Amino acid sequence: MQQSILMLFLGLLAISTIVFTYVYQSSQKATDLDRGMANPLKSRFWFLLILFVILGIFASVTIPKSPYYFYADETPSRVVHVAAKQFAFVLSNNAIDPKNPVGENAIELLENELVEFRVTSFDVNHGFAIYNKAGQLIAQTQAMPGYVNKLRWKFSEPGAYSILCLEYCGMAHQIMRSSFTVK
Ligand SMILES: [Cu+2]
Repeated sequence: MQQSILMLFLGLLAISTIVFTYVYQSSQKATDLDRGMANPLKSRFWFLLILFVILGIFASVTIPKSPYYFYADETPSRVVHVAAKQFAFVLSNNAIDPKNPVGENAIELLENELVEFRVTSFDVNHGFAIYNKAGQLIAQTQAMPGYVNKLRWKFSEPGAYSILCLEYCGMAHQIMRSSFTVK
């Protein structure tokens, strides 16, 4: 998956370079009247070429590091269903019924097991953000109505983790939180 996206990107980069080179070559066929444009066109060519190369390097380094690829090849040993609703999170080991969203009170995960959070929303967009005891953001995804976003993570430290809404979702957004434990 990472490889194919990288290849796709490099392909697009190659195509845009070819198109650009073609346009640049065509722009050389200027008449005497246009000759004054030659130098600015040349500067622009180098400026854009350097820009493309820099953007290309940045994208090919950062895109494969996107969290969407984390643990993509492993099968999660644990699935936690998450439903966000103004202004609370419902967490459950089983699929959550939108008509009767009831979760479990205490979700316990194991240290270093691969957990897949399946995150959705029953009203507006919310953020599903996991913080450790020190208040550091560990992982996050959006909770969107009509979509299930999968977030895979391995918790290397046992302890209590907090879930906070990371997207302003209404008047009581700031009280929207939950928690779980890693043993
Ligand atoms: Cu919110």
